[in-house]
Amino acid sequence: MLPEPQIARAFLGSAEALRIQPCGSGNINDTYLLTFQTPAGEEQQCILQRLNQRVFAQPNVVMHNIQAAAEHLQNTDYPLGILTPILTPDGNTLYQDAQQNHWRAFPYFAQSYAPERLPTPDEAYEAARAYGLFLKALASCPAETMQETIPYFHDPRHRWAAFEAAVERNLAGRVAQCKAEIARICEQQTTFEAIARLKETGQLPVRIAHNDTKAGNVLLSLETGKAVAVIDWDTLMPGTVLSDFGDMVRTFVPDGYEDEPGDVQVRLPALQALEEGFLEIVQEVLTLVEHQHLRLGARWIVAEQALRFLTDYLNGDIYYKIRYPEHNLVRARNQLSLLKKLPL
Ligand code: GN1
Ligand code: MG
Repeated sequence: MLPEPQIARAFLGSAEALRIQPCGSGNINDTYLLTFQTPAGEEQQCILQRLNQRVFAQPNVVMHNIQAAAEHLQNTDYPLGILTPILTPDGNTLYQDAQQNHWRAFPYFAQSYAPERLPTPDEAYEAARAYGLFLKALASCPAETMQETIPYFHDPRHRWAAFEAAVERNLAGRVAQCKAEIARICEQQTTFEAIARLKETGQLPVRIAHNDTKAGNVLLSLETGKAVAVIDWDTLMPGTVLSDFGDMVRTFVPDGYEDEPGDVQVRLPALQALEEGFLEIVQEVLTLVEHQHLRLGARWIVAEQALRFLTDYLNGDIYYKIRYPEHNLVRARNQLSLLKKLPL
């Protein structure tokens, strides 16, 4: 269902809304492209998005982090587009509709695309450089500037406990059907343990991380192929570079989307290009420990994503948007297949 026109008007001041169309392929929020006419008669576009409050319980924290990052990046030599929130006429980053939904608006980057499926090595290189530039520019932003938008988001012990609880409770009565997948996730407990220990012993620096560095969250120019912007800053919060590297591997390297059934193959040229592009930029800011554990980070994040999809399936599909009943199970199997093939 398209948003009511008054939601668009909340961000437009004296400009006039012309069209609202669905946009993007996120699993959490609802995203629209808003075309409007300025008082001077010029046609322009921006993104209008409804924040999923089941996932982001504190919309103000999300917007605080985004604004802090935008301000920080504006004061550095960060060369890519910045997601500075568009304010309502009374200066707010959020508009609340009659149903208490929270809406926000962002600049739209025209003439660009997200290399979501089968990024070529050139695209993988560019996208990884973009995430590298983002991480590097935010390395000078104190982690305390930001709060957690989703508590325990990439906390290995918390994720593991949630998975065990889902198996134990068997809320959707699906445990018997998922015995094989549950067993395969249990084989990964050592990976989760290793990450937890690295964090708990203070060996991993806490950095402002993007935390959702999938191939669909970076925009490349349709004309030049060069990076235009890193988008989807909702999970921007203190974290580790290991998960940002991991989410790139998870989404740049397979030979299809994360919800395609069947065996996954890895595309080594895309993996090499992403490592090259990312390291070229972040090498100088990473510690030796971070550098040495990037590949462990990739295994962890693929395993974590398998675990998250399976946990949601066992809980009765309460987190991710699904299009058919077994969608989350298909996604979990896809991630397990990728994990098996990862040469890392
Ligand atoms: C969600 O909504 P989207 O697609 O940006 C999820 C990510 C997952 C991803 C899997 C806040 O991101 O963590 O990796 O789905 N975001 C949140 O597709 O949970
Ligand atoms: Mg996201």
